[in-house]
Amino acid sequence: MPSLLPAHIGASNPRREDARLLRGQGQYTDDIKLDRPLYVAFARSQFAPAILEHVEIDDALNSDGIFAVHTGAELAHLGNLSVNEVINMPSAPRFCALLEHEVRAIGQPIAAVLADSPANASDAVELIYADMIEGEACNTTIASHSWQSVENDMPGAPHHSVEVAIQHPRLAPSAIEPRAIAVRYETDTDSVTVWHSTQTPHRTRSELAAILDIHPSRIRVIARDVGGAFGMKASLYPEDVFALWAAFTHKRNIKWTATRSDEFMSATHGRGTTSTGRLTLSADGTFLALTAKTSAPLGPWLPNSALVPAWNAARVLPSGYLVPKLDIQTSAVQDNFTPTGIYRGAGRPEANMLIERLIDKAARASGIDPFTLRRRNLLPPSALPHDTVTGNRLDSGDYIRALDLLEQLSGYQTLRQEQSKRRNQGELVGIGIAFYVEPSGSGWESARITLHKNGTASVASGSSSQGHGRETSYAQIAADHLGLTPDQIEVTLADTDHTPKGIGALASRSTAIGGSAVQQACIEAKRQKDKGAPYPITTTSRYENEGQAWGYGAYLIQMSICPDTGTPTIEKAICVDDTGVQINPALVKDQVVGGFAQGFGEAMMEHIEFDEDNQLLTGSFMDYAMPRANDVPALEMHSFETPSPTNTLGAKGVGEAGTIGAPAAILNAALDALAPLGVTDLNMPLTPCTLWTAMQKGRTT
Ligand code: SMO
Repeated sequence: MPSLLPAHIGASNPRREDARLLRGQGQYTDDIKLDRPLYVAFARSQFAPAILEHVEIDDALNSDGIFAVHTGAELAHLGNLSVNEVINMPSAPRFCALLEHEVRAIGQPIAAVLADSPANASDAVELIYADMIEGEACNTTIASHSWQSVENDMPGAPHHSVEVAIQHPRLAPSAIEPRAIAVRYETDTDSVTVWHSTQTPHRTRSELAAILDIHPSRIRVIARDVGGAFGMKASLYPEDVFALWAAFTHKRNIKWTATRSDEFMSATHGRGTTSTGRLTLSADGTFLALTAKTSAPLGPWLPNSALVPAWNAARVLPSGYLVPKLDIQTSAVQDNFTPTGIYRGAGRPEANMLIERLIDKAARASGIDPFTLRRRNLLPPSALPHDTVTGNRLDSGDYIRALDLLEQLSGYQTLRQEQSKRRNQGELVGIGIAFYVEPSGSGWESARITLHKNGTASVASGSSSQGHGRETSYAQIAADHLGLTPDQIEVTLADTDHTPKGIGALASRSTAIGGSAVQQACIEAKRQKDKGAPYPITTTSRYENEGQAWGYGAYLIQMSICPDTGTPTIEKAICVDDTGVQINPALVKDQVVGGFAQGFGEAMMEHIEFDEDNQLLTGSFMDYAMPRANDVPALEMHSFETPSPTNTLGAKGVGEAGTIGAPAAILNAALDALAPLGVTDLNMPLTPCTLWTAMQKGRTT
């Protein structure tokens, strides 16, 4: 790599996006003004499982401002969405934009109203009646995979064996901006311009073209500003497909913006995974064998990444540890609830929770300190890169150093002494730690660089941004490689007409892969300039990484629990992350703290619940406990940088670090606090009720 001066990479430049976002000048999908659009509202199934016998739409058709009402049969010819088959799936459930017959979950669209205003559309929905009879419950495994290793030469005889069973709560990803789509029908070309709140604009285009069976050139997709996504906006939805179908069918502009209730009922949920595991150790604490079995729920239809959580929850095992004997199974099971998909971490938090809970139990069983036990079994730097039986190549780093730093920086020995004093005074106080690994995505991303005669440059990237600050960081990368300042560089993202093809922002892949693509295109542009090429000089790169970059780190949580009410208080939260090369340390911190907040929400508060009739009990923020800013404790963040050899920037992903690392440390802290009462297992979320109930049981057994 050429030497770079001055260095913009590594500087905490302020986010250039904020100038518009903080002044209300952002352009979210619902902000798009269209000429006399038809507004969509969906009538949704209220019972499931059920068979739809008849949908009565006459009253709706006669209500004010109604242009049309559509039902499933009219869209029955449309195909399926594509599914990323990370684990083999013999057959996929059918995708319906509007239901025709089988109702698998509440919240599925059964009819769509097009009206001259959002209010008239939703009023008409109230006048749609569906005749349904009870259907058959679904509990079908539609994909599964297993990995086994046989090791004849075990490093010791089994001495301790511990088990855990974990039920992850279902979570609502809850982006601030709900799903939204605005379609402008271009009469002269019989094509559409689509503003879509998505993390994968190029996928939106290719999937819409495929399902509607039209040429992709008739669809332009733009995702200017997106108010959060977290995996939930990485796929098309039935509502999106309907909006496009309606635009082409009626040759009209179409708008749909989800309500918060729509989001709780029909945007993909995350987690909900069940897993069990057993870890066997020798007398000196050497890991011998890990058995794990995990099952992830799938809803009525499959978004593109539906199988990813089931895959990650298993294949990310055994994390960064050396475990000679593995027996790991995963399955994805279709049920009668809201569809599930990837959600920040996407199976990684589930894998991490399993192994880190097991290790904590093993520490208690063996009397070995949790730091010591982890260090004894983590792969040393000399063992990397390391290939696991589950198909991973752990690329680089010093796992033990992350634990050493966490132990020192947290003042662990002092914390333990204080804990013991407070315990003697009757307080319930615990310390929990967790190591984690965060595989970031693999594959390709693209970039186009244009050098202008006036000395400025334009960067167009196939990847996208949903609040990450990617315009800022890509300008920093380009500045260093072009010898310019970031303000001389314009960055364009997420417009299929004006950026090269790309994948999008998911799996913590964008800096490592998309950033390396920017870097490569810049290096080539600079070379052409030095050779004297005429302006404008344009270069395009398609960069593919050499496998996943594995970020990692460790969390320590100190928690006290009120002995009378079970109310938990996180008194200390500290993490150490190996982030790989940081482009902008302030943006890295933003990612870590945001992930931590969502990990905290999962561990402590959030829980989607259905009743015995499959009705959603948590359909609004009145019932679904989303953490507020003042619920989330301060996080003390530390990091170091081992460049990843898998990409030319040396970057690793950090977007999911907090959701992967924090929940296990929080659970381990709560279990440590309640250990004197004999509590050995807890399920999330750790509400005062959960903790108080466990305390009462502990006290009486
Ligand atoms: S859960 Mo992420 O958008 O891969």
